[in-house]
Amino acid sequence: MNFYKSLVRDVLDMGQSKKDRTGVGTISLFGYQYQHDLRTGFPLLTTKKVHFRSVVEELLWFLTGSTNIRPLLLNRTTIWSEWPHKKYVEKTGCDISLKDFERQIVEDMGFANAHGDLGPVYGKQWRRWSGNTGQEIDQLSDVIHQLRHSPTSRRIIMTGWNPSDLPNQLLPPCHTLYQWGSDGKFLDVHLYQRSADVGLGLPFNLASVALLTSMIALVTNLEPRRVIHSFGDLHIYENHRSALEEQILREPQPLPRLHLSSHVTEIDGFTREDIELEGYNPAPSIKMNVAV
Ligand code: UFP
Repeated sequence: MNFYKSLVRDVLDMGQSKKDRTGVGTISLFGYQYQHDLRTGFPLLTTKKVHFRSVVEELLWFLTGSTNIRPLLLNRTTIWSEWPHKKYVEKTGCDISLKDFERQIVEDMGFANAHGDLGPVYGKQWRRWSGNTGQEIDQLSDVIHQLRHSPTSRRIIMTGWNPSDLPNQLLPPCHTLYQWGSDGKFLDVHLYQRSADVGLGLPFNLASVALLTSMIALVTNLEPRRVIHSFGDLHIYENHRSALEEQILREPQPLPRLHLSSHVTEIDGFTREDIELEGYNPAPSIKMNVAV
């Protein structure tokens, strides 16, 4: 999986310094694409440890349609906590630590309902998009229906980008638009990501699109093949630069293999026990701070 190393190199070599919303500053390359063939292995970085369990928990949470961080926290997954915490601190002026905020979300359902929601983010848009006559559109089920009944369609798309909901989302969708393509035997996916944090977000995103596509392939009886991943603003935060320079000196290891329980027939039928990774032997993790 040398594409990650090349991608990091390309951003460092061809990117430009850019001020950004978070104030941290980035080296940014606008417009980029890599491809990965899933038949060569599951694209989880081996040059540092990526927490696969969080990738699984996040995706299962998206699939439930939830947009509140409480179910994630109940499954010990903290990757989405920074955003509602920041909003809470800004809104109330209360100087609560992230850990205490998370504890209160878990212990107090009323608090979670009031302060744990991210707004209409992925789960809402993927499973319960609000149609203009009030009906809810389950984009993911529609994708699966199309793959089962007209796999060669050129309209098999799921988008998280809903302009009318943007003002209410704590973070507008980064992995914005998915298109699946099939010839009736193989399943390919093309993901458009508007904004990607190479050090922290991207290792999750590339595993997540591979996992989702593999799950969809299983329930549609297709063989997962290519991931094509295109980017708008692909960036390295200035405070991740030295960690990434160190990371790309590491030798990539053989890719792990993904095993999905073959008895699952519906996308909503997956549990965490149905998703297993074999042969993941990464180099140690590397600390990088998230820019909120
Ligand atoms: N980011 C990702 N992947 C994600 C996600 C966030 O890379 O799945 F949710 C990063 C990209 C960017 C920041 O650095 O989070 C979002 O900021 P902005 O909305 O200004 O692009």
